[in-house]
Amino acid sequence: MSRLIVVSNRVAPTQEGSPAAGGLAIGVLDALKETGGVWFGWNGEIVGHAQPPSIEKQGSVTYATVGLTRRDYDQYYRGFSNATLWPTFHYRTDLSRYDRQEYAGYLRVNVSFAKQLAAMLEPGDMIWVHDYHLLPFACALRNLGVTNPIGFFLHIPFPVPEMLRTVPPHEELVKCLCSYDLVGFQTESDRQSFVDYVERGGFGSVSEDGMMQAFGRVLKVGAYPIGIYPDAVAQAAEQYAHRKPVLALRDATRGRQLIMSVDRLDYSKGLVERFQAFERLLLHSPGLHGRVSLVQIAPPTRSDVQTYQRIRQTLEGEAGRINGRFAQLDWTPIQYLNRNYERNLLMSLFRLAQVGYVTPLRDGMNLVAKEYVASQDPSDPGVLVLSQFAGAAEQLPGALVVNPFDLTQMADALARALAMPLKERQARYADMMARLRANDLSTWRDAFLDDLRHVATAASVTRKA
Ligand code: GDG
Repeated sequence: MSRLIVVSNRVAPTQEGSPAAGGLAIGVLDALKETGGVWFGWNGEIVGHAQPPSIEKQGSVTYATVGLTRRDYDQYYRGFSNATLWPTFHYRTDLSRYDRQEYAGYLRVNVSFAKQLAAMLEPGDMIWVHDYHLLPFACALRNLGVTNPIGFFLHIPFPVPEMLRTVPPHEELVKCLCSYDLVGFQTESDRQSFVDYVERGGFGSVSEDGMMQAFGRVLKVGAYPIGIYPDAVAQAAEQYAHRKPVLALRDATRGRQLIMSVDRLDYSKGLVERFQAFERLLLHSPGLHGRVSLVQIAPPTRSDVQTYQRIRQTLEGEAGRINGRFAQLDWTPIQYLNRNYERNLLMSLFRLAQVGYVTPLRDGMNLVAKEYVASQDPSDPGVLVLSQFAGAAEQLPGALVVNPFDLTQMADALARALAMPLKERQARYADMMARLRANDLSTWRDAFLDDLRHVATAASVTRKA
């Protein structure tokens, strides 16, 4: 079996069960352990000057990590990745800026990562690159003469062509994406946006089987919706049910219904609209006053990017205003917690909540939606209220699917969720759980890696012929 080489902006912490271990880390680590291989990327540190990767071996997995200089961090990470690509790919061109220097830095870091990785590659290695920080990574590797199979998976949405074209080097970026052998997206509609860009721009075409010819290359494009391990989540939710913070929340909300949201503090997650829809619910349903609370957990991220500082201020303002308007001496409508919790604990908190309230304005997939469902008690499950603009909505028809820009519709969905009869809740839960099991994290990983293997084998046969 060939070695697997994973490349991602951040290399996940090496301790298992670490609070920061999200879907990507768990899914990818499993695959790495099976085949043996290397995980290459940034170690999260800012360094005075560039240094060769530091290598740490744990069993069959080698972690090769590098620091970023302040300039690299500012231009590649904070700049082009998170102030240009992230907002645009989430349809927020109003928050996106373009700076040539930052783009140059983005390309420079991709080239430097590629050089460092190329020195470690062996002929049979299969390379799996993750996310928007590394769109040009295959281009950089190919320029160094690397012919190994390289796959790319985009964790965030791929925007429609009109939106993508607002990023000045759009054509160069798409051309570089076509240097991969396989490009994977979260959903069919993301995949279609990519195909539309290529076909409408006259750069190439795609056939029924997903093989694309573009910019003089042949590659496969597919949708690979990322999953979770629902039974492991269910187990964690049960096991952590007696931890202090869980008991504290249960006691504090005794006799009240609980609506729960967990998101990184990010403008794409629709937190402001969510608070306002909850306000509308309270406005329309005085009977719910004192009987329902919204708990929003939002650990801060990218707090040195200006738009993130602004969203934080806006949210604090909105939570304060709504609480000021409705609170009673013994009831705070919105509990807004700007902090991180241990992952397993979160699953137990989800289990306490009658409603999972997940309403991003745009989201590649949204794992919280899936985790909320998997955390539920099968005999008395809660209801998921889910944005139609999360990739997860294509997969979880058992949710109450809402348009996050329609506050009244969201308020109505909350009211319906809070009053939903047990039988209907159970039926919706059973349907969603079956889907989560049929399309779990290993399905995602195996489907992607099988296709990459297949495309690579087909390409080498063609080369020999
Ligand atoms: C990107 C895409 C796509 C949240 N708060 C805490 C915490 N979390 C965990 C959640 C979940 C993960 O972080 C967040 O994943 P999401 O999918 O919801 O969102 P992004 O971070 O934006 O992820 C997204 C994903 O990549 C995977 O492809 O689904 O669309 O944007 O697992 O539970 N974990 C801990 N403490 C917290 O306070 N430990």
